[in-house]
Amino acid sequence: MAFHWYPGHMNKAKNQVQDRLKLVDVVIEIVDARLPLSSRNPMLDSITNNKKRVIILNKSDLADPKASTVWRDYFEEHGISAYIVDSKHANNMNNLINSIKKEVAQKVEKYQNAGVKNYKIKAMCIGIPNVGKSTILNRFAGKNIAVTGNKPGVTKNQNWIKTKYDVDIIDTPGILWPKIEDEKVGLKLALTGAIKDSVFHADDVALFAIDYFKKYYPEKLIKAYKVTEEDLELENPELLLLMTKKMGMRDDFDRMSEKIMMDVRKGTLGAYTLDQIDEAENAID
Ligand SMILES: Nc1nc2c(ncn2[C@@H]2O[C@H](COP(=O)(O)OP(=O)(O)O)[C@@H](O)[C@H]2O)c(=O)[nH]1
Ligand SMILES: [Mg+2]
Repeated sequence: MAFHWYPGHMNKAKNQVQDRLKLVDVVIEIVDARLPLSSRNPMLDSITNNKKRVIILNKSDLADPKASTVWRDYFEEHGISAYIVDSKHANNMNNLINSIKKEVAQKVEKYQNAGVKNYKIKAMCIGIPNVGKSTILNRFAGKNIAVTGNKPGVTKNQNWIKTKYDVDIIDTPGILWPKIEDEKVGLKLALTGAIKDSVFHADDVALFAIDYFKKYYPEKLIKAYKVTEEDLELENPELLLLMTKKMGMRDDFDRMSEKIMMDVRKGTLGAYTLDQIDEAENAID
């Protein structure tokens, strides 16, 4: 994240989101499917209040498909329609747009009954940095548009992206900060590349990755880093050193840590999800 969140920024971002929320019928909350909890700003629940909302679990190509289904069901059980999306490769947003329309069908009907013919549903994308807001807006637009506002506090006139479905979307997504009160959340964000600067040491990030993958995806470590099932019983630092050696880096565990972090970020180890459903308690207000 080439941008640091200070209280001033957070306030500004929140106010800006709240202001623009007044303009729309429905909010499209975008999260990273690998981090359905950690890539959310929990404040959005209260900011959006009674506003209709859908959640996009984006980057689903990088996430554990089983986990994505579990998370989608979780959100649905909490009354929020959720969609598993790979906006990098999918061209077609029809299903999504149709369900956004369904969310506000009642409102549209009310307008129609009152004599308003082609009521344009207005929507806004919101999410923390790097979850794919710009990519999704481009998909909605069906072409490459200059999506602005990678930083909060960039005020400009509102433009609307027109889609062919009677839904207009604000071209500047709402940006909220990730909630990094818990160090673990920070490490997860660093592992997926949501935070790119050096808030964390690579070895801490790598050790967290080792710990997590040992538990949930041991076969991925075995396959990628020439270790055995037995090796995985080592303590994490010893295991990191062993991997370093086996990968031909002698004792340069900094270099190996960097490699592990980049491998996880790029998905070289395969698909994974870093939030477990049992961490979801109280995730939704
Ligand atoms: N693999 C994958 N990458 C994605 C997907 N959506 C976005 N990205 C990538 O994630 C990065 C951040 O996307 P961007 O749209 O700029 O995020 P924003 O900061 O929320 O606007 C870019 O490199 C995108 O190409 C997706 O569904 N799958
Ligand atoms: Mg963007």
